[in-house]
Amino acid sequence: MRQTWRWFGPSDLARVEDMLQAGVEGVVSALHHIPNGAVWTPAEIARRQAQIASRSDGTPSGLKWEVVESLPVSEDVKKQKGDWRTHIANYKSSLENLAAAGIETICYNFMPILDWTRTDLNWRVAHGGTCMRFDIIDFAAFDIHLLARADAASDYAPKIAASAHQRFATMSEARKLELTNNVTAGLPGATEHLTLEGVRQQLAEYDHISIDRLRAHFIAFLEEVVPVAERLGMRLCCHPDDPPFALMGLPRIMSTLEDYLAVLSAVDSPANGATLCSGSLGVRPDNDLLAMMKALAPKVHFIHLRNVRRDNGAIAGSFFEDEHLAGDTDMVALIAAIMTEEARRKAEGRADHQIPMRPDHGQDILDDLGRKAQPGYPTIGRLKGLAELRGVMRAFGHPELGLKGTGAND
Ligand code: CS2
Ligand code: MN
Repeated sequence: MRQTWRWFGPSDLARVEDMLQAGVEGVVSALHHIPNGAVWTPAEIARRQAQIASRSDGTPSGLKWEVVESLPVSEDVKKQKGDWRTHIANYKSSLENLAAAGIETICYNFMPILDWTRTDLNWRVAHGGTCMRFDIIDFAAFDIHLLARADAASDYAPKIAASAHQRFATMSEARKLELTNNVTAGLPGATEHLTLEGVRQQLAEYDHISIDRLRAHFIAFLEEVVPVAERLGMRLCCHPDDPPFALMGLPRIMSTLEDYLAVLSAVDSPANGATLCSGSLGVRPDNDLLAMMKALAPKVHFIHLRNVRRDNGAIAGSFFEDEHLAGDTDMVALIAAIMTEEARRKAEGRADHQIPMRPDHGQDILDDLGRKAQPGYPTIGRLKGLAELRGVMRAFGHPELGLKGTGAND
C-alpha cells in the first residue's frame, strides 16, 4: 500500500515537514474553498500542488498530491434539481483539469446533506486521550427532541426511543448545545456548518427522494462522469456512508456490499471504483470487511484504515473510534487481504497495483490534546496509527516471514 496522509492545505495544523517526519509517501488533499459544483481550475490545482511540493523553508519536499478527497458531488446533482446539469459538466471539467495535472485517483461520496456524523468529537478514552464517538441514544435524543423531526420517534427501535426520552429529560442545556454542534459539524467545503433550521429545510428537500430514486440519480451521475474518467485513465472511488445506516430519515445508498455492487455493476468500468473505509463500514456487524475487500478487490482504488468499537451492548448503533489495531475490525487480517490483492494486480501487470491507503482519523493523544485540529485529524494520533499500520505491512512484506505463496513479498 502507498502510505498517504490527508492534508487540508496551509491552514492544516500539520506542516509539510510533519508529514515527512511521519513517513508519508503521498498526499491526499482537496480544494475546500471552491464551492461544491464549481470547476477546479488548472491554476487552483497547480497552487495546491506547489504547496505540497515544498517545505516551509521553500526547499523541495519530494511529496506529491496523489489522491483527491473529495471532489464533492453537489446537493443539486444528488437531488437532480436546479443547476445539476451544469454541475455535472463542471465535474467533468474538474476531472480533465486534474488529469492534466497528473492526479488520477478521485474520492467522493454520495451522502445527502451530511458527510460524517458523530455525537462526540472529544470523547475521553481509558488512556486519557480522546476520540470521536457516535451514541445512538444521544443521536435519537437530538433527532426527536432538538431537531424535532416529525417522524423521528417512530424511526427508532422502541428501546432506543425510550432511552432517548429518558436521557433528554436530564440533559443539561450545555450538552444540548454541544450535541447540536457536534451532529451538525461538517468538513470545510464539503458540508457547511448547518443550523437546525437549515437542516430542517434541507431535509424537506429529500421528502420525495426514496432510496431507489437516490440510487437512480447516482447511476445517472456515474453514466456521465465514468466514461470521462475512463478516457482520462482516472480512478473514481466512492466513500461509504458514515455511519452506514439511515440518519434523520434520509436515504443512504452506500452502506453495504450489496449497495456497492449495485452501483459498480450499473456502470461497469475500471474507472468506477470504491474507497474501502474500514472505519465507516465496520460500524455494522453485518459488514464483513474481509469479504467486502475480496468481493470488490479489482475496483478498490483507495483505502481508509480506521477501527471502530461497537460499544453499547445489546443496543446496536453506537461506536467509538478505537486505536488502529484495536476495535472490532481485524486490521491485521484486512491488511493481509489488501496486500494479497496488490500482489495479484502486480502479477497481472497492472500499473495501479499499489493501492493508496491513509490512516483515516486518529485519537487525540499527547500534544494533540487541546489543539484544534479538524475533528478526527490530529497529527500525533494519526502518526501513531500510520506507524502501527506500517509495522504490519512491513512484517507481511518480509521476504522470509511475510505472506508466503501469495506473491505479496516478491
Ligand atoms: C472522511 C470522510 O473524515 C472522514 O470521515 O473519511 O469525510 C470522507 O472524506 C468523505 O466522506 C469522502 O467523500
Ligand atoms: Mn473514511
